[in-house]
Amino acid sequence: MNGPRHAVQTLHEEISTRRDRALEQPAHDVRTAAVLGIALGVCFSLCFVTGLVSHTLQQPPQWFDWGSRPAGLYRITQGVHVISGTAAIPLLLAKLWSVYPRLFLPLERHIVPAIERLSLVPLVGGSLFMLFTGTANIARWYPWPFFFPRGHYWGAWITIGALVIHIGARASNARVALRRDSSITTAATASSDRNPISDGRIRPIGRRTLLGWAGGASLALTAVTAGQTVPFLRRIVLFAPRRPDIGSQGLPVNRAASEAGVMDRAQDPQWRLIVDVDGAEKLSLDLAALAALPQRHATLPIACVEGWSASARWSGVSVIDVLTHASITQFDTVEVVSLEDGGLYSRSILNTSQARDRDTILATTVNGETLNLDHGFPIRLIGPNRPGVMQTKWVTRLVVR
Ligand SMILES: Nc1nc2c(c(=O)[nH]1)N[C@H]1C(S)=C(S)[C@@H](COP(=O)(O)O)O[C@H]1N2
Ligand SMILES: [Mo]
Repeated sequence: MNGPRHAVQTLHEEISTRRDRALEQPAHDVRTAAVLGIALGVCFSLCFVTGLVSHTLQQPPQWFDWGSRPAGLYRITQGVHVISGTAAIPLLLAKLWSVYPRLFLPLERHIVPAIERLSLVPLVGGSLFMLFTGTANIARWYPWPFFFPRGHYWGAWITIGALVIHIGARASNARVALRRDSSITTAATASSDRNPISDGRIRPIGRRTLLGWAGGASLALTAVTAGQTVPFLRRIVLFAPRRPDIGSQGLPVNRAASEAGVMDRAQDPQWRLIVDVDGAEKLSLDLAALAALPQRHATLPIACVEGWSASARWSGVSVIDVLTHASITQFDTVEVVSLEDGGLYSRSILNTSQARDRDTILATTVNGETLNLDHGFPIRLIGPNRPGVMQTKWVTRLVVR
């Protein structure tokens, strides 16, 4: 009696047959995998580079000085980040479906293919992790125990590292498969014409069909997402929790005054803007004193890390004018501090070029109206080429260093 052994053997044969049959389908061949791989490579590269930019300018190392111009640059880099990540979702699903029969190929007993196969764990795991956490962050859903920016950042390095190994291992195969006259492709195309699977259990799916659906889904998803930052697509926005033109005073609100717990302090007549230098209070201004300083007007976008962005007309006092008023001429950084206690966005840093830009404003009005509480009353920071998270609301202190 060798029942179990026989069963294992039968199962093994069954798997091999199914695998080989699947691999005969053009939708599962190397050429399809290569086309999807290239599209994913483009999306992932754009997403990685723009993500690095966003991360670096929020945690700037010594050598990195993100300038204040062009004013709308961050809006574009972060728009590309969210759009390329979103576009990658259908492509990744199609790619996984296209290549999964290959996982059942026997492993060659060599170190290089073994490493390559092993690198699929961080590659597939990392890709799914990145697209999932990014999408969930946009929806402000955090079903995980770690701090999103940190996890998303390290996940990116792991995924890109595995992607480099993967491309290195597969590039030459892919190149051959993509050559029109290659024997692999002609065989695959021929077999698709002959329709070799008459088995009925597996319906063959052509390469064009799969690529068409994946590409179409990716474009459609891009179109309904991009409206959160591209105005003419606004009317078809579906996957954007905050449409840029919906919210009070023509702008979305990410965190309301009540959520931030600043309702009382923001309306307190005792509110002052305080300028600190070397740990000592140098200047204290109330709203009337601010209004007496030169007023600056600028049209600038709020560009949220979540991908939405919206332009508005702001007016208030330039940060540099406040510093000049306090007789401060030399400084490295200006930390802008909110009334909000704690919270990740209750303070942000201006480097020298940002602080010296006249359009870096402590705004008191938006779109011609006095800022309401949710947009940062009595004053909020708004500056060119900054992520939304660094446009601190309910400002009460400038710490000059
Ligand atoms: N103090 C404080 N400022 C803040 C925030 C916050 O939570 N607290 N959110 C930031 C984020 S993430 C964005 S996108 C912008 C949004 O500004 P809005 O609510 O006026 O549109 O404010 C920023 N300023
Ligand atoms: Mo944001």
